[in-house]
Amino acid sequence: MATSPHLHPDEIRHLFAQAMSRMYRDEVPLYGALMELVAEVNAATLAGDPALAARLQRSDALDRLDAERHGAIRVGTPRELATLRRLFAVMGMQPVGYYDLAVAGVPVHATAFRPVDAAALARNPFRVFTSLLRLELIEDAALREEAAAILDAREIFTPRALALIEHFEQAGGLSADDAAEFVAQALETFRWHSEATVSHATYQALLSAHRLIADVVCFRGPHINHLTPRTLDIDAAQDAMQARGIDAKAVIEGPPRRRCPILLRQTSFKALQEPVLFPAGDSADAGTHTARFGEIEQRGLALTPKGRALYDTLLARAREADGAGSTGDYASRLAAAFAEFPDDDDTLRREGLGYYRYALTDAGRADPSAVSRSDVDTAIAAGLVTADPVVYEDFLPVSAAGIFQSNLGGGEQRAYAAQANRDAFEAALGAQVHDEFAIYARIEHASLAAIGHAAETH
Ligand code: OOG
Ligand code: NI
Repeated sequence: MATSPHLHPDEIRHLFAQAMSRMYRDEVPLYGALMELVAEVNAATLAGDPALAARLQRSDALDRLDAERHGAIRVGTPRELATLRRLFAVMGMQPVGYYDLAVAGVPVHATAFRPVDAAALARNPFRVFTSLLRLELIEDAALREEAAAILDAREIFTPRALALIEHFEQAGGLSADDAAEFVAQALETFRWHSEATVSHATYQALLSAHRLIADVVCFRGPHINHLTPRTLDIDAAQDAMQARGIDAKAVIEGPPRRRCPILLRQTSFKALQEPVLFPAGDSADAGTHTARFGEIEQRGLALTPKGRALYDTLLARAREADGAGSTGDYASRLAAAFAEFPDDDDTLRREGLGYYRYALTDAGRADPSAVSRSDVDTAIAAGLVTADPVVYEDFLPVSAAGIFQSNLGGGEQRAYAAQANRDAFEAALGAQVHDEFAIYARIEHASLAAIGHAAETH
């Protein structure tokens, strides 16, 4: 009789991620081709690296290799963002991190809705990078007001989706039947609409304020703009995209290729030009819109604030050299800059640059008091304890800006003087975002506690 009447939020997220993947492959066939390419690269990587295959098998990750890791949407109003927070909560996804992209010339700020604990991530890691348009960054007051009025008049959620969110909040869960209906109804919010809600002229005016503004304002809802599977070898996948004539982004965002991968590396195929109809009295004008693409990612060690500061410094160094008399291409500048970033787990761990999960070996389990008597480094050296990298589950603002830019299809670069405004974002969200570092630190501390050691602080 102990069975819950409710489907677990992790299961609802799993159903939702699968439904989203099917929908996006139908909507964007090139994305289906990217999925196939990634599956081939992953199979070749596993065939050439039996140790990696065995490790993934042990951690159960092999089964889920082909499941998407993330997607992204952009919304226009505080109410839309706050309702999305409630919608994602049904699927066990919490807002983690604040990303200001205005500094990089994109008039949005963002968070990632994602599962937080290890078991939930292992069941299905799907997360959604969610940006809120900063309308205040539209300089032209009349255009700003027009955009605000258009956004205020739209409803991006179906009535049933809203009712089921409320039911979830009141009852503390959804039955399997309600969950299935919720997934179908929630999906409607993320669907592509090839008919714009505004005239071609309004679209053009918003487009010239910023292409992203047109993308957010001119449609019925926040269409999912990409999905991102995991690749085991992003360099090989990038080469394979180019070899097949897929229009890939020029550079892989994030850190360079390393022996010990850190944070997140990403690349994408560029957004497609898709036909759109714009209402014009009793008829419609034909035009196009560029928004939707496909992306791949490879993740590594979650860095501590100290490690992250070093990452930011070295990345800035590689990028600064971009123009002014620098020699060599970006890839070699990046590699040169990151030569300073230690590239073995022992040093990364001892210097407090990354988060690790500690566990007893068989020898450690046989003699736990020997473990608690010695410090962690000694216990590792004695073969009593292992330390495995904690995987980074979040995003990188500079990379995200690079992804945005390469997909705006206009090569535009502009800068906003605006300050980050986390308070305004959280007020719109109706909640505070979780601190990503605190989440990783908790994982590390819990693993230390489990082997009988007090937490070390980073
Ligand atoms: C989101 C871009 C950010 C990533 O992987 O960094 C992102 C967008 O284009 O809406 O998804
Ligand atoms: Ni992405």
